Amino acid sequence: MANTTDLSLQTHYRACNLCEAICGLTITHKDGAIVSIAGDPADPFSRGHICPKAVALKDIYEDPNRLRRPMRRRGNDWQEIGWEQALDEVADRLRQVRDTHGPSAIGVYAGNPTVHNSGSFLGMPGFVKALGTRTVFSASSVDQFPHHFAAWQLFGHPLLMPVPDIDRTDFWLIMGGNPIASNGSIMTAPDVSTRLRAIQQRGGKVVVIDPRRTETAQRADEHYFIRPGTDVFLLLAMTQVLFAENLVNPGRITAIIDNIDMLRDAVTEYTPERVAPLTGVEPGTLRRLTQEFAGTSRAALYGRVGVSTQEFGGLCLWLINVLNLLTGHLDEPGGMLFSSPAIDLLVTRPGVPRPVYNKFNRFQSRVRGKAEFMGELPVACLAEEVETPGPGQIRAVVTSCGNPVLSTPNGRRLDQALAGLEFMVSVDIYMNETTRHADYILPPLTGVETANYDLTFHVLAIRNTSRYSEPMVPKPAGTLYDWEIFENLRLRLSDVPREEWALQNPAKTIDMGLRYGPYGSTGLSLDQLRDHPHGIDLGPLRSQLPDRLQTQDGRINAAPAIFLADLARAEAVLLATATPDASHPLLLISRRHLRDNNSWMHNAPVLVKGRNRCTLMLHPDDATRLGISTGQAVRVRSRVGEVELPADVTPDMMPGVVCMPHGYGHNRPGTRLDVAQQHAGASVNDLTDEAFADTLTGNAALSGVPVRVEGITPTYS
Ligand SMILES: Nc1nc2c(c(=O)[nH]1)N[C@H]1C(S)=C(S)[C@@H](COP(=O)(O)OP(=O)(O)OC[C@H]3O[C@@H](n4cnc5c(=O)[nH]c(N)nc54)[C@H](O)[C@@H]3O)O[C@H]1N2
Ligand SMILES: Nc1nc2c(c(=O)[nH]1)N[C@H]1C(S)=C(S)[C@@H](COP(=O)(O)OP(=O)(O)OC[C@H]3O[C@@H](n4cnc5c(=O)[nH]c(N)nc54)[C@H](O)[C@@H]3O)O[C@H]1N2
Ligand code: SF4
Ligand SMILES: [Mo]
Repeated sequence: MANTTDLSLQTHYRACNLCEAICGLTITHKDGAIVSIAGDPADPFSRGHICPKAVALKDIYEDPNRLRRPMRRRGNDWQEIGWEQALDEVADRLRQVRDTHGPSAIGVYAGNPTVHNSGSFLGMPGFVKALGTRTVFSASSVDQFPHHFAAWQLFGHPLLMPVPDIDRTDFWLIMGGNPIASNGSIMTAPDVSTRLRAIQQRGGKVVVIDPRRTETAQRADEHYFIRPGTDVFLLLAMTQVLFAENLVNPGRITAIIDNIDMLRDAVTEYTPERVAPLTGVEPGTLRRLTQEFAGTSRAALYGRVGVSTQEFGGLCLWLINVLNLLTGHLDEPGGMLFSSPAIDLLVTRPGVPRPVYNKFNRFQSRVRGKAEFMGELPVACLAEEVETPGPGQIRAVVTSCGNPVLSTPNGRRLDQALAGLEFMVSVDIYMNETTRHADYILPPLTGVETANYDLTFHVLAIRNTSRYSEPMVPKPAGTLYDWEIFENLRLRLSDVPREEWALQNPAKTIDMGLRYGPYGSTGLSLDQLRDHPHGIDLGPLRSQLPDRLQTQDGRINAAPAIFLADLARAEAVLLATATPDASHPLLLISRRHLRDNNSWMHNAPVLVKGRNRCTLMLHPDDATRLGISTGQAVRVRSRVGEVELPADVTPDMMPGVVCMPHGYGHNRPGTRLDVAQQHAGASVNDLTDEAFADTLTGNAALSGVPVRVEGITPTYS
């Protein structure tokens, strides 16, 4: 504990930016060194909660392997160079590629921490615009494209996604999410564990549908296995039951919903009995759950990564919204509500028509013809765009905040493709499996060293709050913030003469956003947030329809043509009689652990102590048939690749399904990570398939990948 009589100790309050829960932190520090990290009890939202990852902010801050100066590679040798030189050389190289091959010969990948960091989030777009490329990729297409797609189709804008009001719900049905491990997603809810218990304490119920009996499932009142990738059929049948049993009652918003009849006709054939052989969920269970969901006045059906990163992700997210809508749980307390964030990315003025959202299929990927969505192409197409010769081939890649070699399907192929580029630059704090291929790595300040406003997560929060984090320490000499890196590159790529360069500080944008946002009239501004370092509570979520809708006509189409058309793809699976892939009889899914953070932080000592977590979970029946026992090494093969790792035989898996964590596989040459060998693990994305996707939205299908497993020697101890 910190010695409170030590007058040189300083206290710093900020929000943790490692995951979506945005917990308040109390950090004590002295002479630039972190002394302790604890929860901030005065944060009105997180109320003192933190998880073990927050403590690792100290490891990141102090990590000797973290890059602090620009690095330039020559062959296998790296040298530190100065910022001016690095920025000039990188801009020159990018210009060269752009001049020779056109702007779209530069591919850009923005990884997950981009949305956890307002400096990158606000700084990067100007740079990408200056590049002029449209081959832009991000983690969204291996994560939540289906959520955005459904929000766009139903509510008029991809960012208008409802969140479960778990503080007031009495029935929380979770599909494909494990918030006890992930701390929640598209649902910013610090201390989800206490909030979940509170549902049960007020007599409510939590039900989980997941191919694995997860940490959340273990805490739930009921858990049902589902065969990976078949959620669409369960959801269709639930919708069918609503109609068949006269349970449809959208309540207050009935008058603004169109095409309910078309929806009824579309789902008529999907009886619980018809889909049960595929999903593995008993018809009786499905009926009862549907009845309970419809019959509980405060109920929320919530789906996350497991139903989004699969073959029918778009249909799943449409039907999840539809089920909430038909039962009167959309836009009602205790159901699914839209936030009213202090910085509203969707401000519309009364009387001013809403703009048509048109960022879909304006252009296609060159090799596979995949549709653009939200100004991006599916990242599963990146490797082929680099490899395939011809006009428009990607010759240079820029990555920021990402490690797509470990995070995207068939990472090995991308790994090789990146090695053959003409030029690559990474804005990142580590030399990892991806950035090792770069010619330059530009490391920004990060975490506690930066200013941050959670632009995204306040929008997705279960309560309206606002909070700004200042840097813990003044900016050390010879370092740059992420936005300064992007601004410097943007200006170098522009035609603005050097003497006229002016860097746009995101703090200004944040201040404007607050002042012109819904609480600006009450005095909310950056200065006010600076005076309230624990954050400001703006109250619970409220019903806001129809005003909040972004559709042109202010109405909700329950049966958009694009989803109805996509049903044919699902129906084909239902009609198929042959076993899908006899040579790969098991289905692979992935998982998260509380002490893992996507593909990084495996070098943080506080997080990786203890036993190796990168194991293949499989059911005892499958293990017995294959002659595999816990601790034994297994080889897992898919269409695209193979990995080896220890087995973990557990009844928590659904028979026929195997599970690996994502974000491991650090044993590649040329990185500077110091990940202990026993925690290097294997990459699940050496097995996932770049050709397996939700063809509607372009999102990668990472769940339900066909694999086969065999036991090998040696046995791990
Ligand atoms: N099979 C499978 N694959 C998956 C998933 C899955 O469930 N299963 N999940 C998917 C999901 S949901 C996501 S979001 C993606 C995530 O995958 P990525 O988009 O690759 O993101 P991370 O793995 O979080 O990589 C973070 C990188 O950002 C760097 N970084 C950290 N902080 C900063 C910073 O402040 N500035 C900069 N410039 N860099 C920083 C780290 O060093 C690290 O290299 O993975 C996806 N891949
Ligand atoms: N500790 C920790 N927290 C994190 C992260 C992390 O890496 N570590 N990553 C962050 C990121 S980027 C994100 S996007 C969020 C994700 O947050 P969550 O969505 O909660 O992510 P997961 O824990 O992967 O949970 C997905 C669940 O879906 C299940 N599943 C897989 N396939 C299927 C299927 O076909 N059907 C159904 N019904 N279920 C399926 C899996 O078994 C798993 O339990 O977590 C964030 N928080
Ligand atoms: S739950 Fe997320 S935001 Fe909260 S302390 Fe842990 S990593 Fe940070
Ligand atoms: Mo994610």
